Amino acid sequence: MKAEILKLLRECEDYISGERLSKEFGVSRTAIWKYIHQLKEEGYQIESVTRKGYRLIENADRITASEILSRNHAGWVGKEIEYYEVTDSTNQRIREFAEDGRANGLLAVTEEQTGGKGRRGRTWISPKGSGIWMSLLLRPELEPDQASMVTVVAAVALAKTMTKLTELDVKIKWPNDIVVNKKKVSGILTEMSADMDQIYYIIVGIGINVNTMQFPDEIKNIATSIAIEKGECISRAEFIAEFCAQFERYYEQFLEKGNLSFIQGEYESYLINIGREVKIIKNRKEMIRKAIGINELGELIVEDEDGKQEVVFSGEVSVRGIYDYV
Ligand code: BT5
Repeated sequence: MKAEILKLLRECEDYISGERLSKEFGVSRTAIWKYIHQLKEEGYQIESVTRKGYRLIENADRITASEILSRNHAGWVGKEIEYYEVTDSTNQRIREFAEDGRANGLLAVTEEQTGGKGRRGRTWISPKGSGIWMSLLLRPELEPDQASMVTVVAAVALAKTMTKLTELDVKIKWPNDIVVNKKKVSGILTEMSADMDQIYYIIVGIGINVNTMQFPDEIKNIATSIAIEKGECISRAEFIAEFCAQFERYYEQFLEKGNLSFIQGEYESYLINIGREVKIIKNRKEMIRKAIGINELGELIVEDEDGKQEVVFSGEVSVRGIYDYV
């Protein structure tokens, strides 16, 4: 209800009377007043004027649960949202929620991470206020070796969302990076809890540089943001809501089919490495191969100079461009 009230206030530039809100939602004017009060406590500037009603004054780029829910579709991904001003890692928050039995589709988002994680112990830089740092809880009935396919599903959903909302030329660097203009704009970290033959839960962690304008020295040559590339800021809440809808659609198809054949072509249309030589780094050994595409398990198909093909798994290798990051 709070999210619905926020949605109405945002859509209406003029005042909305307490009476109209109470009729619209079928609750008392006192109840409306309480919700407005809660929104104010979340930091929204809402003006209340006698005999006129309420008006949302400033429309900042927030990602609170109410802000996202007021834009969300009616599905199950992101139906429940836990918001933090600051936390160490949203993947860590989701892990705890999962252990507490929280539902499939729960989303954790934060303004800032103090211990953002990349793969294999790497750091994900997550400054305050300008990015999307979020994690999703999934409880699929899949075999443990199918979990890495969820990263591919998330990558396509992310690329699709970004293309739709920004019109940038969005690319995927296999398996988990989203790249614009040869620089990394987003990364995915998929973790899971499983035993030999079943998955208990999967955590899909996503970091997106949205309105970030400057990066620290260690990543400034490889990182970029949507705002830098597009030349304007975009709404983070709208991005999250659109991603939830896109991810849900692709993920349900994936569960139905059990593999990635339905999405292979789309993934490859975003794949920046396709047809190019890449450096495969496996156990510190480097090999040069040509990237051909992905198979229905999400593994990268590469070819050596004699035309002999083999597949590489995301767990075992790093892929780099020959001269550059991509
Ligand atoms: C990733 O790892 O790209 C996965 C990133 C996942 C981050 C999300 S944020 C929400 C959730 N909570 C977490 O704690 N994590 C997830 P990897 O492929 O290993 O790439 C890591 C490398 O990317 C680093 O070693 C840096 O070189 C670079 N990097 C770090 N921060 C970056 C940033 N903000 N933008 C672009 N590149 C970055």
